[in-house]
Amino acid sequence: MTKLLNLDGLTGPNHNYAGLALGNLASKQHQGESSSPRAAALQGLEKMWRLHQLGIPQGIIPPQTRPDLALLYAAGFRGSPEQLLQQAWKRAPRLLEACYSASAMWAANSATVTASVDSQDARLQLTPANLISSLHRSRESADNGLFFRRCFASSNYFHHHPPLPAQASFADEGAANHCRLSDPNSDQALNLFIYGREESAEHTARYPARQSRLACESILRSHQLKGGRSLLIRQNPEAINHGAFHNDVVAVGFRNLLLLHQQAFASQPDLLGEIRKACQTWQSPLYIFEVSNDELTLDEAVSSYLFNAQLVPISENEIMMLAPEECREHPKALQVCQRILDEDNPVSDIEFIDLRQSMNNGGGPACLRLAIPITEQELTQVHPGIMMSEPLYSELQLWICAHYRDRLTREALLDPQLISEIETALESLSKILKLPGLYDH
Ligand code: SUG
Repeated sequence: MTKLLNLDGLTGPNHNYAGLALGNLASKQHQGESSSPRAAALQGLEKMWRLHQLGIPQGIIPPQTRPDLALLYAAGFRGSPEQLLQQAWKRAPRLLEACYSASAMWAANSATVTASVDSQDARLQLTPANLISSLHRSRESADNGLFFRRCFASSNYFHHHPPLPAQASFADEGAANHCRLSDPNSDQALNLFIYGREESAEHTARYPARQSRLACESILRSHQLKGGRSLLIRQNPEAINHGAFHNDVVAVGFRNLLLLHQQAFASQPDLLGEIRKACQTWQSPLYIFEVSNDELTLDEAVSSYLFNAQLVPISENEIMMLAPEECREHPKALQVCQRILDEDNPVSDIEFIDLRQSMNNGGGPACLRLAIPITEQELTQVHPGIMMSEPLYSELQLWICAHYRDRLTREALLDPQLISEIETALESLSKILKLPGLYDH
């Protein structure tokens, strides 16, 4: 049977608010504010610890090396690291900000992963996302690939695919636009691949649609998904216009539960019929919980991040919903939470978690983790150094407090001391996770 492994991106010491993500309203809204890398990393670590306590296998993806000086070099700047920063600050400040982004923490965008049981190849399939829709995120892809190949090393169990071509036709944002529904009582499953734009269609949206149909189709083919196990779905352009830059801002699904906003998908009523039909031979019923616009508008869905809650299996048929603290403070979102609890569906409990540092950049609970459908046997093959345990939790707390600044302002990005602080921190972390030289190219 397939179980769940979550891999969370640990926030880097360079976490900051530069407003780099177009169409991501929180990122824009908090642009220029000072951040707290220490609080961000501790908040993310608490979430991983909570999942571990709930008995879910939980792993860690270490932060990537930043600042990305190679990007400044590629842009023609030359000199010592300090000179590179100084020149970029004067001539290309947005580039300097891009090379300092900590966006690799949103692991839901790191890759698309499909289960071995869903594939004719009978191995777990991984494709790192090319993330080409934004400059700062496009720089994550290569190191994500290195991480996955290193930690999922056995070619008997894992099939690694290269990222899709780095071109707009193949724009891919990973698992934020993929969702695996599955029957808790059998190995049946349905993979939903959700795209924002098609080559042929005219682009009329206010914000960029980051996931292309071609990317979804390409992954579906290369992962050799068995017939009847996947469905291509178009995001509602209206949702993107309201700030749902990834589908996981308006819909979340796990096992036999799909929780979504009424305006998440294009032609939603027909589509839900198709999903129901694809799952009708399952032993357990499929629950679709749709939230109407009257209950919660798209704007409210985006500001509360209700649909970015993480759905956590706590028993064979029960799910706990781990929602952002913002939902508790939002009367209408809270009312929806109550209805979820009251009605007949697998959700038996809802917890709220403070992830404000990440939320201010548009990253909620589900953004921070990559959900991997994995078998018991495959799990034994994952690099053990990244797996959460009580000693690792304590060690990471100490490590964060020793190496992370409490405050980071925009001006601090010019401080050459910050470069060496990050370097020292990441070197020490690679020893803790037993991954020396992980991101050495
Ligand atoms: O790609 N924010 C990320 C947030 C990603 C959230 N992930 C999911 N929904 N799965 C993004 O928009 C902001 C970085 C900055 O402004 O510095 C940023 O990249």
